[in-house]
Amino acid sequence: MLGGVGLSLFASRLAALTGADFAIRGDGEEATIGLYRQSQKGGNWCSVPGLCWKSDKGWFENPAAWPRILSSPRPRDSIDNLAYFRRGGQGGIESKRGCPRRCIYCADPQAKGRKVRFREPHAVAQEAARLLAQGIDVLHFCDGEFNVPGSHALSVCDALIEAGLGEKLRFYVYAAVRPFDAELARRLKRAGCAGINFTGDSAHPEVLRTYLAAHREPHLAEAIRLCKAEGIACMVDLLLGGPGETPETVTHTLGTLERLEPDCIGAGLGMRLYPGTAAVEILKSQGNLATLPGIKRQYGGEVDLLWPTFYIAPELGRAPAKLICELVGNNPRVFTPVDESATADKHDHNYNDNSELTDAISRGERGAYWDILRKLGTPNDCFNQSDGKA
Ligand code: B12
Ligand code: SF4
Repeated sequence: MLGGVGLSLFASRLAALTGADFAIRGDGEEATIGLYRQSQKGGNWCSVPGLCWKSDKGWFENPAAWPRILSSPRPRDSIDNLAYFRRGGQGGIESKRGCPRRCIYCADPQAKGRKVRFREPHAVAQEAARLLAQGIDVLHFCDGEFNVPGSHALSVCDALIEAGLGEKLRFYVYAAVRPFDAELARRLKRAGCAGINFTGDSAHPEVLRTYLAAHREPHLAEAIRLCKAEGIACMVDLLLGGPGETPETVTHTLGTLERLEPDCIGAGLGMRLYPGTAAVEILKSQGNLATLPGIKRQYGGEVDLLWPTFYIAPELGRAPAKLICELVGNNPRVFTPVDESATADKHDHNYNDNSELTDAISRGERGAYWDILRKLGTPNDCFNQSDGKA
């Protein structure tokens, strides 16, 4: 039986490819119980929400259910959370699921639902307290964006403050640049927020418009300013190289971020193309994906988005990562992509299999990975590669 966010986008294909018996799209809790019950009493697979199952006629995908109520109590006592915390550096917790926004590259609404489904704020605080009692005092909220919508974010902060957790634990969130105001920043700080990773994407108005982002440069500037005022560390993640990106727009974005000085900038390059996203439709309107300039893939034949398929605007030239490294220069705040000329063992800021990070965690560092890496002081790989002369 398979499940998870990535799986949800390609459920029956991945089940078929891997030889699994079942796959579950979307939420796993009720579906897993439903699958178990049906396996006990005769197999009415159609009744299990989100279940992908195989019949004589091939694979079927039941619609995912997106249960509206997410407030079931979560004792968090069924696994050794502390062992994961010691190796992973942070505990996970959710305040809601789903996102109504339509950022062109994002598959989260497909995997989590387009309607936001809330958890009761006091239930979230209670769960945080239970984790704290197990010795887990650094959390990462696993919501796609903690502040979409802002009202729920405020309520969750209030619940954490009321429970007296603000002084006892610290937490990190992913957040949209908008809505983000002084009140939210203040309450986040009081609730224990140590760091925010903003979905910044770009600072260029045309690129942000194409990406269907809800913010513009002034919102980005204000969010960073408010974080600084409250003493909350902040990272801005960029998604450079999408449709419409040019050397001028990249220069504008990196220049703006350099001026705004968030604690960290993630200069991500290239857009992974997921089925059902607007980015794919935009690119298809420009021609056949198989021959479209800018499509990056390591397989031949027709484009099949099951296999990693990326887009980097061809306007950025033959060595877009090198261009970004040159524009970033020696700014130590920036996590850069790997320069095309780098040796094979060079890694970017991918957290997976990152020994610098895991060594730091085993020494006792805790927190969001960008925050740990920035404290180690070596985010900028271009800079490191050339001993600071890049
Ligand atoms: C929080 C988060 C992180 C945090 C985790 C912090 C922590 N302490 O847990 C951090 C910052 C560490 C992180 C890092 C990375 N992440 Co991340 N992360 C997320 C995020 C936002 C939430 C994940 C989560 O825990 N959700 C809460 C749980 C309860 O929900 P869930 O995992 O979806 O599980 C439910 C169902 O999917 C299902 N289910 C899940 N598993 C299974 C298994 C079975 C058998 C079944 C039946 C059902 C089932 O049931 C669950 C309950 O309903 C997701 C996006 C998202 N909104 O989900 C991305 C996401 C999982 N991350 C992603 C990526 C790429 C990464 C990185 C590789 C980024 C990088 N380049 O470094 C690293 C990997 C780190 C590593 N070592 O592996 C991708 C994965 C894409 C994919 N699979 O195709 C996602 C989907 C974001 C995205 N859209 O790109 N991440
Ligand atoms: S990028 Fe964030 S705001 Fe945009 S659709 Fe995805 S989860 Fe929602």
